[in-house]
Amino acid sequence: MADLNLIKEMVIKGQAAKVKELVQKAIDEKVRVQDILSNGLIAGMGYVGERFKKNEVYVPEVLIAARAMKSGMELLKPLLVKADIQPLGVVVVGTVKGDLHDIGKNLVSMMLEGAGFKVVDIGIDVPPEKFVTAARDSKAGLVALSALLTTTMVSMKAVIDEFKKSGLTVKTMIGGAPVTQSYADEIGANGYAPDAASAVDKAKQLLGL
Ligand code: B1M
Repeated sequence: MADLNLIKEMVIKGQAAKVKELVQKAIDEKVRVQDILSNGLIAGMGYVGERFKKNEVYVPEVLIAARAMKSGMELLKPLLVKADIQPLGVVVVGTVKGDLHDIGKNLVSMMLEGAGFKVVDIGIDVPPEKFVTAARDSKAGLVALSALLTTTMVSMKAVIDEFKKSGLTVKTMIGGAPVTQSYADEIGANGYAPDAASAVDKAKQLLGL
């Protein structure tokens, strides 16, 4: 019989092949797609995120768990589309103009995806206009900006200003090693998250979930 708790355990342990096998078994046994997603994949990734926040696990463990979660997601995605199951929300994620660092940004994307958001990852070195276009095209409710350099933090303000000009009603949150809550307040971002797991909490808060 399909075991959602085992799927959760295997995500936590980063066993991608096993996750894939167990998710396929659950699909074959007609377990509800939402249950596989919520009680298996998302539950596993959520647990890893909480431990990451407490510094009980580190970046490599999170990346390995996220890979395992993704291997199960690949099987679920077409079924989610068919069943018209809506994601928690759409989030555009990108590293701001001038900045090529993407490890933290990728972690944020994976954690958001692991929590049930649809993520539109627009990459690195992203100019302000591209954030606006991506948010408009994907009907995003939230835009998450990453910067790792003190010299590129200023690009975050340019993005926030571009959104103000555009008239789009989209929430913004910022993060990255040199970024702080007081910087978020200064540039008018709606939120700040110090790490990828907190980015999930902040995204839910900003979207009223
Ligand atoms: Co760069 N680099 N780097 N680098 N690099 C730093 C950031 C630096 C601190 C190193 C140092 O001097 N000690 C320094 C910045 C100094 C500063 O501005 N204060 C620096 C520099 C100077 C540079 C170059 C200018 C070096 C040069 O060429 N002279 C150059 C700049 C290139 C550019 O971007 N234009 C450069 C280049 C590179 C590499 C390409 C070699 C490589 C990047 C590879 C890649 O990303 N694919 C690199 C790396 C790896 C680093 C270090 C070593 C590691 C960064 C990292 O990935 N950390 C870094 C030094 C360090 O941190 N020890 C350094 C792991 C990652 C998981 O953490 O990204 O902080 P982080 O993400 C965290 C949180 O910040 C948060 O969540 C994540 C995890 O929980 N978070 C968010 C991040 N984004 C978020 C968005 C959110 C929420 C949370 O949305 C709301």
